[in-house]
Amino acid sequence: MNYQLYLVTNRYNDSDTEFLKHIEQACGAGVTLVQLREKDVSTGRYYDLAQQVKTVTDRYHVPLIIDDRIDVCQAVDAAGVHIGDADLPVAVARKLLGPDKILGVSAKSVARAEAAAAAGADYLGVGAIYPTQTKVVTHRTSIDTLKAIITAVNIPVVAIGGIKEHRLNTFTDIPIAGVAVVSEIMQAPNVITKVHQLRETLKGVMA
Ligand code: TZP
Ligand code: MG
Repeated sequence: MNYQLYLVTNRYNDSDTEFLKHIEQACGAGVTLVQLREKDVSTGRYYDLAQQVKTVTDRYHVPLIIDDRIDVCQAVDAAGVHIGDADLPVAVARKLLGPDKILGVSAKSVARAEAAAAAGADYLGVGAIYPTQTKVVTHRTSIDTLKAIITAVNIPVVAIGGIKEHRLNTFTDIPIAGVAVVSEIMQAPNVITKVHQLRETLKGVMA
């Protein structure tokens, strides 16, 4: 799995058509993974969106991860699920998903990261590293904690939270597997240009 430029969605006030267009442009421009992240929608609506997004990601051969919902992942045969502290325990999620689906877990501390890895996580999302408007974050995660987590576990670690193009160079020499980006891509005036720029800058950072 290529985690280098991981797009996590947010719908803001976009229509479904605009939302899907942004995802399509991002896939065409080179994001390596997409997570559909929906909060406060009905199961039916989540399923419907997931199906529509999967049609797009499939066309570009970009794997799709579903936030929070194992049932929605299975219903649309997505590549995997991303869960956090408020979701099912990691071992339970792994059991439900079986061995073949990707299981991503949010981890804010070394202890949580080690436990998630031991319980069957395939990758970790660590953050919020920088201030973010996209999610209410009570505790940010420091770069030092990010480094300690990478050292502690043997699975890929993705940095999230306030990831902007101008901050990518702060990850130079830190062996992250990638960056997870929401607003910098979803709210870009030109999604295609932004993804191209992020990819170009990442080449130097994750060499
Ligand atoms: N988890 C930690 S920070 C965050 C999530 C889902 C949101 C990141 O959004 P942005 O817009 O890239 O700062
Ligand atoms: Mg969650």
